[in-house]
Amino acid sequence: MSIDFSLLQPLGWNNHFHRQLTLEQLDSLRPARVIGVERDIFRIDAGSGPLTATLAGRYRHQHTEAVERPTIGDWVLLAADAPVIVACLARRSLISRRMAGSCEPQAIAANIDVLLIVSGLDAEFNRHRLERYLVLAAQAQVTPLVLLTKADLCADPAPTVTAVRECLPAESAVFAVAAPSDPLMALLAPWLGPGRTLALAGSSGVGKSTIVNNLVGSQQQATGTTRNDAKGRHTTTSRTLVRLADGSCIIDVPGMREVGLAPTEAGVERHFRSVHELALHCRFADCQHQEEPGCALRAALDRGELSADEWAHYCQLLAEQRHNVSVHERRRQERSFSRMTREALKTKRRKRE
Ligand SMILES: Nc1nc2c(ncn2[C@@H]2O[C@H](COP(=O)(O)OP(=O)(O)OP(=O)(O)O)[C@@H](O)[C@H]2O)c(=O)[nH]1
Ligand SMILES: [Mg+2]
Ligand SMILES: [Zn+2]
Repeated sequence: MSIDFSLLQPLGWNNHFHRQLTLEQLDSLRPARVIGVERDIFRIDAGSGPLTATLAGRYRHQHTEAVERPTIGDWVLLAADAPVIVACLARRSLISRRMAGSCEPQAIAANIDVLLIVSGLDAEFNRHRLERYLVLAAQAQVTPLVLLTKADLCADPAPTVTAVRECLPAESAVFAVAAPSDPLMALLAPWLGPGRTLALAGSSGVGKSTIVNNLVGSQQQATGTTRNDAKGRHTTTSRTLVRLADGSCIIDVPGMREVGLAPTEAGVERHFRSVHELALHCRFADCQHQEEPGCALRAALDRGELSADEWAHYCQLLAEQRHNVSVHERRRQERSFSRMTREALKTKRRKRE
Protein backbone atom coordinates (compact mmCIF):
# COMPACT_ATOMS: atom_id res chain seq x y z
CA MET A 1 0.00 0.00 0.00
CA SER A 2 1.45 3.38 -0.85
CA ILE A 3 0.51 6.57 0.98
CA ASP A 4 0.07 9.77 -1.01
CA PHE A 5 1.73 12.26 1.36
CA SER A 6 0.86 15.22 -0.87
CA LEU A 7 -2.76 14.74 0.24
CA LEU A 8 -1.73 14.82 3.90
CA GLN A 9 0.43 17.96 3.83
CA PRO A 10 -2.50 20.42 3.59
CA LEU A 11 -3.84 18.71 6.71
CA GLY A 12 -0.64 19.56 8.59
CA TRP A 13 1.45 16.45 7.94
CA ASN A 14 5.18 17.22 8.23
CA ASN A 15 8.58 15.75 9.10
CA HIS A 16 7.83 15.67 12.81
CA PHE A 17 5.24 12.95 12.08
CA HIS A 18 7.01 11.35 9.12
CA ARG A 19 10.08 10.61 11.25
CA GLN A 20 7.95 8.60 13.67
CA LEU A 21 6.85 6.01 11.09
CA THR A 22 8.72 2.73 10.88
CA LEU A 23 9.15 1.04 7.50
CA GLU A 24 6.73 -1.62 8.62
CA GLN A 25 4.11 0.98 9.53
CA LEU A 26 4.65 2.76 6.21
CA ASP A 27 3.83 -0.53 4.54
CA SER A 28 0.82 -1.55 6.53
CA LEU A 29 -0.86 1.46 8.17
CA ARG A 30 -2.47 4.71 6.99
CA PRO A 31 -1.93 8.09 8.72
CA ALA A 32 -4.97 10.31 9.25
CA ARG A 33 -5.77 13.47 11.18
CA VAL A 34 -8.52 13.56 13.78
CA ILE A 35 -10.99 16.25 12.68
CA GLY A 36 -13.78 15.56 15.15
CA VAL A 37 -14.38 13.61 18.35
CA GLU A 38 -17.71 12.68 19.85
CA ARG A 39 -17.36 10.29 22.77
CA ASP A 40 -15.82 7.13 21.26
CA ILE A 41 -16.44 8.03 17.62
CA PHE A 42 -13.65 9.77 15.74
CA ARG A 43 -14.01 11.75 12.54
CA ILE A 44 -10.77 11.48 10.64
CA ASP A 45 -9.33 12.60 7.32
CA ALA A 46 -6.69 10.51 5.57
CA GLY A 47 -6.46 13.04 2.73
CA SER A 48 -9.57 12.17 0.80
CA GLY A 49 -12.31 13.58 3.02
CA PRO A 50 -14.01 12.79 6.32
CA LEU A 51 -14.41 9.21 7.54
CA THR A 52 -15.62 7.71 10.79
CA ALA A 53 -13.27 5.57 12.87
CA THR A 54 -13.16 3.80 16.21
CA LEU A 55 -10.31 3.22 18.63
CA ALA A 56 -8.73 -0.25 18.76
CA GLY A 57 -9.54 -2.08 22.01
CA ARG A 58 -5.86 -2.84 22.53
CA TYR A 59 -4.96 0.88 22.33
CA ARG A 60 -7.73 1.73 24.77
CA HIS A 61 -6.48 -0.93 27.17
CA GLN A 62 -2.87 0.29 27.03
CA HIS A 63 -3.68 4.00 27.35
CA THR A 64 -5.91 4.58 30.32
CA GLU A 65 -5.27 8.29 30.90
CA ALA A 66 -7.78 10.50 29.08
CA VAL A 67 -5.02 12.75 27.74
CA GLU A 68 -3.34 9.77 26.01
CA ARG A 69 -6.43 9.10 23.91
CA PRO A 70 -6.51 10.68 20.45
CA THR A 71 -7.94 14.17 20.50
CA ILE A 72 -8.84 16.68 17.83
CA GLY A 73 -5.82 17.61 15.71
CA ASP A 74 -3.96 14.39 16.50
CA TRP A 75 -2.27 12.32 13.81
CA VAL A 76 -3.26 8.68 14.15
CA LEU A 77 -2.48 5.46 12.30
CA LEU A 78 -5.32 3.39 10.89
CA ALA A 79 -5.32 -0.33 10.31
CA ALA A 80 -4.93 -1.15 6.60
CA ASP A 81 -8.21 -3.01 6.28
CA ALA A 82 -10.60 -1.18 8.62
CA PRO A 83 -11.25 2.34 9.98
CA VAL A 84 -9.72 1.46 13.32
CA ILE A 85 -7.16 3.67 15.08
CA VAL A 86 -4.25 1.58 16.28
CA ALA A 87 -1.72 4.30 17.23
CA CYS A 88 -1.45 8.00 17.93
CA LEU A 89 1.74 9.80 16.84
CA ALA A 90 3.72 11.93 19.31
CA ARG A 91 2.28 15.44 19.41
CA ARG A 92 4.02 18.64 18.34
CA SER A 93 1.97 20.58 20.86
CA LEU A 94 -1.02 20.01 23.08
CA ILE A 95 -3.44 22.53 24.53
CA SER A 96 -4.87 21.02 27.68
CA ARG A 97 -6.63 22.14 30.81
CA ARG A 98 -7.53 20.67 34.17
CA MET A 99 -10.56 18.42 33.90
CA ALA A 100 -13.45 19.90 35.89
CA GLY A 101 -13.64 18.27 39.32
CA SER A 102 -10.19 16.65 39.20
CA CYS A 103 -6.54 17.43 38.60
CA GLU A 104 -6.32 15.21 35.52
CA PRO A 105 -5.30 16.88 32.28
CA GLN A 106 -7.95 17.11 29.57
CA ALA A 107 -6.77 17.50 25.99
CA ILE A 108 -8.37 20.35 24.05
CA ALA A 109 -6.46 20.34 20.75
CA ALA A 110 -3.26 18.74 19.50
CA ASN A 111 -0.60 19.77 17.01
CA ILE A 112 -1.55 23.41 16.78
CA ASP A 113 0.61 26.43 15.97
CA VAL A 114 -1.54 29.26 17.27
CA LEU A 115 -4.12 29.60 20.03
CA LEU A 116 -6.68 32.19 18.96
CA ILE A 117 -8.16 33.56 22.18
CA VAL A 118 -11.51 35.25 21.59
CA SER A 119 -13.22 37.74 23.87
CA GLY A 120 -16.21 39.99 23.18
CA LEU A 121 -15.99 43.76 23.49
CA ASP A 122 -19.70 43.78 24.45
CA ALA A 123 -18.86 42.40 27.90
CA GLU A 124 -16.45 43.63 30.55
CA PHE A 125 -12.89 42.60 29.82
CA ASN A 126 -11.59 39.99 32.27
CA ARG A 127 -7.81 40.19 32.50
CA HIS A 128 -7.45 37.23 34.85
CA ARG A 129 -9.39 34.97 32.52
CA LEU A 130 -7.25 36.10 29.58
CA GLU A 131 -4.13 35.34 31.60
CA ARG A 132 -5.36 31.80 32.23
CA TYR A 133 -5.70 31.24 28.47
CA LEU A 134 -2.24 32.75 27.99
CA VAL A 135 -0.83 30.27 30.52
CA LEU A 136 -2.51 27.39 28.62
CA ALA A 137 -0.77 28.63 25.46
CA ALA A 138 2.54 28.95 27.34
CA GLN A 139 2.15 25.42 28.75
CA ALA A 140 1.73 24.16 25.17
CA GLN A 141 4.44 26.49 23.86
CA VAL A 142 2.24 27.84 21.07
CA THR A 143 1.79 31.46 19.99
CA PRO A 144 -1.29 33.13 21.48
CA LEU A 145 -3.27 35.69 19.47
CA VAL A 146 -6.20 37.67 20.84
CA LEU A 147 -9.26 38.63 18.80
CA LEU A 148 -11.59 41.08 20.50
CA THR A 149 -14.90 40.62 18.68
CA LYS A 150 -17.99 42.83 18.56
CA ALA A 151 -15.95 45.97 17.95
CA ASP A 152 -19.04 47.19 16.08
CA LEU A 153 -20.96 47.13 19.37
CA CYS A 154 -18.32 48.96 21.37
CA ALA A 155 -17.91 52.75 21.35
CA ASP A 156 -14.17 52.65 22.04
CA PRO A 157 -12.21 49.38 21.82
CA ALA A 158 -8.84 51.14 22.30
CA PRO A 159 -8.56 50.87 26.14
CA THR A 160 -9.27 47.11 26.04
CA VAL A 161 -6.80 46.60 23.18
CA THR A 162 -4.15 48.39 25.27
CA ALA A 163 -4.99 46.36 28.40
CA VAL A 164 -4.71 43.10 26.42
CA ARG A 165 -1.45 44.13 24.77
CA GLU A 166 0.13 44.62 28.20
CA CYS A 167 -0.47 40.93 28.98
CA LEU A 168 0.88 39.56 25.69
CA PRO A 169 4.30 38.16 24.85
CA ALA A 170 6.28 40.00 22.15
CA GLU A 171 5.51 37.58 19.30
CA SER A 172 1.78 37.89 19.91
CA ALA A 173 -0.85 40.40 18.73
CA VAL A 174 -4.34 41.65 19.52
CA PHE A 175 -7.02 42.86 17.12
CA ALA A 176 -10.44 44.42 17.62
CA VAL A 177 -12.81 43.14 14.93
CA ALA A 178 -16.38 42.81 13.78
CA ALA A 179 -16.24 39.03 13.36
CA PRO A 180 -18.99 38.58 10.76
CA SER A 181 -17.75 41.22 8.34
CA ASP A 182 -14.07 42.19 8.78
CA PRO A 183 -11.51 40.65 6.35
CA LEU A 184 -10.10 38.16 8.88
CA MET A 185 -8.23 36.08 6.31
CA ALA A 186 -6.05 39.07 5.44
CA LEU A 187 -5.69 40.10 9.10
CA LEU A 188 -4.54 36.66 10.21
CA ALA A 189 -2.44 35.94 7.09
CA PRO A 190 0.92 36.16 8.96
CA TRP A 191 -0.17 33.25 11.19
CA LEU A 192 -1.98 31.18 8.55
CA GLY A 193 -0.61 29.14 5.64
CA PRO A 194 -0.45 25.59 4.30
CA GLY A 195 -0.05 23.00 7.04
CA ARG A 196 -0.60 25.43 9.91
CA THR A 197 -3.29 24.84 12.53
CA LEU A 198 -5.08 27.39 14.68
CA ALA A 199 -7.34 26.53 17.60
CA LEU A 200 -9.99 28.85 19.00
CA ALA A 201 -10.63 29.37 22.70
CA GLY A 202 -13.06 31.56 24.60
CA SER A 203 -16.38 31.69 26.41
CA SER A 204 -19.67 30.78 24.75
CA GLY A 205 -21.16 33.46 22.51
CA VAL A 206 -17.96 35.46 21.94
CA GLY A 207 -17.99 34.65 18.21
CA LYS A 208 -15.63 31.68 17.69
CA SER A 209 -17.82 29.96 15.10
CA THR A 210 -18.51 33.32 13.46
CA ILE A 211 -14.72 33.67 12.99
CA VAL A 212 -14.56 30.20 11.39
CA ASN A 213 -17.39 31.08 9.01
CA ASN A 214 -15.71 34.34 8.10
CA LEU A 215 -12.45 32.49 7.28
CA VAL A 216 -14.23 29.72 5.34
CA GLY A 217 -16.43 32.18 3.51
CA SER A 218 -19.67 30.29 4.22
CA GLN A 219 -21.97 29.28 7.06
CA GLN A 220 -19.96 26.14 7.83
CA GLN A 221 -20.54 26.29 11.59
CA ALA A 222 -23.84 27.04 13.30
CA THR A 223 -23.72 30.27 15.28
CA GLY A 224 -25.92 31.26 18.17
CA THR A 225 -27.52 34.35 19.48
CA THR A 226 -25.95 36.29 22.28
CA ARG A 227 -27.73 36.18 25.63
CA ASN A 228 -27.82 39.50 27.31
CA ASP A 229 -26.24 38.08 30.48
CA ALA A 230 -23.13 37.33 28.34
CA LYS A 231 -23.07 33.70 29.53
CA GLY A 232 -23.72 32.43 26.02
CA ARG A 233 -25.89 29.61 24.75
CA HIS A 234 -23.29 26.94 24.02
CA THR A 235 -24.23 26.67 20.37
CA THR A 236 -21.16 24.64 19.38
CA THR A 237 -21.26 21.34 21.24
CA SER A 238 -18.30 19.41 19.83
CA ARG A 239 -14.85 20.22 18.52
CA THR A 240 -14.35 20.35 14.76
CA LEU A 241 -11.30 20.84 12.56
CA VAL A 242 -12.18 22.89 9.49
CA ARG A 243 -9.91 23.21 6.44
CA LEU A 244 -9.43 26.67 4.96
CA ALA A 245 -8.87 27.48 1.30
CA ASP A 246 -5.28 28.65 1.88
CA GLY A 247 -4.26 25.24 3.31
CA SER A 248 -4.58 26.10 7.01
CA CYS A 249 -6.73 24.26 9.49
CA ILE A 250 -8.80 25.85 12.25
CA ILE A 251 -10.33 24.08 15.23
CA ASP A 252 -13.69 25.34 16.51
CA VAL A 253 -14.52 24.39 20.08
CA PRO A 254 -17.49 24.74 22.42
CA GLY A 255 -17.30 27.73 24.77
CA MET A 256 -15.28 27.12 27.92
CA ARG A 257 -16.86 27.74 31.29
CA GLU A 258 -13.79 26.99 33.37
CA VAL A 259 -10.17 27.51 32.42
CA GLY A 260 -8.38 25.34 35.00
CA LEU A 261 -4.62 25.05 34.48
CA ALA A 262 -3.39 21.68 33.25
CA PRO A 263 -1.03 19.76 35.54
CA THR A 264 1.88 20.76 33.31
CA GLU A 265 5.07 22.45 34.51
CA ALA A 266 6.40 25.82 33.47
CA GLY A 267 3.39 27.49 31.80
CA VAL A 268 3.02 30.10 34.56
CA GLU A 269 6.79 30.68 34.67
CA ARG A 270 6.91 31.08 30.89
CA HIS A 271 3.96 33.44 30.70
CA PHE A 272 5.01 35.65 33.63
CA ARG A 273 8.62 35.64 32.46
CA SER A 274 9.78 38.89 34.07
CA VAL A 275 8.14 38.02 37.42
CA HIS A 276 9.65 34.54 37.24
CA GLU A 277 13.10 35.99 36.56
CA LEU A 278 12.76 38.09 39.71
CA ALA A 279 11.59 35.04 41.66
CA LEU A 280 14.80 33.21 40.73
CA HIS A 281 16.50 35.52 43.25
CA CYS A 282 14.31 34.43 46.19
CA ARG A 283 16.35 32.82 48.98
CA PHE A 284 14.31 29.59 48.90
CA ALA A 285 13.82 27.66 45.67
CA ASP A 286 10.25 26.72 46.71
CA CYS A 287 9.40 30.25 47.92
CA GLN A 288 5.64 30.90 47.93
CA HIS A 289 6.35 34.66 47.80
CA GLN A 290 4.26 35.36 50.89
CA GLU A 291 6.05 35.96 54.21
CA GLU A 292 9.31 34.09 53.59
CA PRO A 293 12.57 35.90 54.39
CA GLY A 294 14.62 36.89 51.36
CA CYS A 295 11.66 36.90 48.95
CA ALA A 296 12.68 38.85 45.84
CA LEU A 297 9.06 39.44 44.79
CA ARG A 298 8.09 41.01 48.12
CA ALA A 299 11.16 43.22 47.83
CA ALA A 300 10.16 44.27 44.28
CA LEU A 301 6.61 44.95 45.54
CA ASP A 302 8.03 47.18 48.32
CA ARG A 303 10.19 49.05 45.80
CA GLY A 304 7.11 49.56 43.61
CA GLU A 305 8.69 47.58 40.73
CA LEU A 306 5.97 44.92 40.72
CA SER A 307 2.23 45.63 40.88
CA ALA A 308 0.23 44.03 43.68
CA ASP A 309 -2.22 42.66 41.12
CA GLU A 310 0.47 40.95 39.04
CA TRP A 311 2.15 39.53 42.16
CA ALA A 312 -1.19 38.18 43.45
CA HIS A 313 -2.20 36.59 40.15
CA TYR A 314 1.26 35.09 39.58
CA CYS A 315 1.20 33.55 43.08
CA GLN A 316 -2.34 32.26 42.62
CA LEU A 317 -1.68 30.63 39.24
CA LEU A 318 1.69 29.24 40.34
CA ALA A 319 0.10 27.68 43.44
CA GLU A 320 -2.67 26.21 41.27
CA GLN A 321 -0.18 24.79 38.77
CA ARG A 322 2.02 23.32 41.54
CA HIS A 323 -1.02 21.80 43.25
CA ASN A 324 -2.33 20.23 40.02
CA VAL A 325 1.10 18.88 39.08
CA SER A 326 1.65 17.31 42.51
CA VAL A 327 -1.85 15.76 42.76
CA HIS A 328 -1.58 14.43 39.21
CA GLU A 329 1.91 13.00 39.88
CA ARG A 330 0.67 11.29 43.07
CA ARG A 331 -2.31 9.75 41.22
CA ARG A 332 -0.01 8.56 38.46
CA GLN A 333 2.28 6.88 40.99
CA GLU A 334 -0.70 5.28 42.78
CA ARG A 335 -2.02 3.98 39.47
CA SER A 336 1.30 2.56 38.36
CA PHE A 337 1.77 0.96 41.82
CA SER A 338 -1.65 -0.71 41.68
CA ARG A 339 -0.95 -1.86 38.11
CA MET A 340 2.34 -3.40 39.29
CA THR A 341 0.56 -5.12 42.19
CA ARG A 342 -2.10 -6.51 39.85
CA GLU A 343 0.55 -7.83 37.43
CA ALA A 344 2.50 -9.42 40.31
CA LEU A 345 -0.63 -11.13 41.65
CA LYS A 346 -1.50 -12.39 38.18
CA THR A 347 2.00 -13.85 37.73
CA LYS A 348 1.85 -15.51 41.16
CA ARG A 349 -1.56 -17.02 40.39
CA ARG A 350 -0.33 -18.30 37.02
CA LYS A 351 2.68 -19.96 38.67
CA ARG A 352 0.43 -21.69 41.20
CA GLU A 353 -1.84 -23.12 38.50
N1 LIG B 1 -22.37 42.42 16.18
C1 LIG B 1 -21.53 41.39 16.25
N2 LIG B 1 -22.02 40.17 16.53
C2 LIG B 1 -21.15 39.16 16.60
C3 LIG B 1 -19.76 39.31 16.42
N3 LIG B 1 -19.17 38.12 16.57
C4 LIG B 1 -20.15 37.23 16.84
N4 LIG B 1 -21.35 37.86 16.85
C5 LIG B 1 -22.66 37.25 17.13
O1 LIG B 1 -22.60 36.63 18.39
C6 LIG B 1 -23.42 35.47 18.42
C7 LIG B 1 -22.64 34.28 18.93
O2 LIG B 1 -21.61 33.96 18.00
P1 LIG B 1 -21.02 32.49 17.84
O3 LIG B 1 -20.03 32.54 16.72
O4 LIG B 1 -22.09 31.48 17.77
O5 LIG B 1 -20.27 32.35 19.24
P2 LIG B 1 -19.38 31.11 19.75
O6 LIG B 1 -18.20 31.69 20.45
O7 LIG B 1 -19.09 30.17 18.65
O8 LIG B 1 -20.35 30.46 20.84
P3 LIG B 1 -20.42 28.91 21.36
O9 LIG B 1 -20.47 28.03 20.17
O10 LIG B 1 -21.66 28.89 22.18
O11 LIG B 1 -19.19 28.71 22.20
C8 LIG B 1 -23.93 35.30 17.01
O12 LIG B 1 -25.24 35.82 16.93
C9 LIG B 1 -22.98 36.12 16.17
O13 LIG B 1 -23.59 36.63 14.99
C10 LIG B 1 -19.27 40.63 16.16
O14 LIG B 1 -18.07 40.88 16.00
N5 LIG B 1 -20.21 41.61 16.08
MG1 LIG C 1 -19.53 28.19 18.41
ZN1 LIG D 1 9.72 34.67 46.85
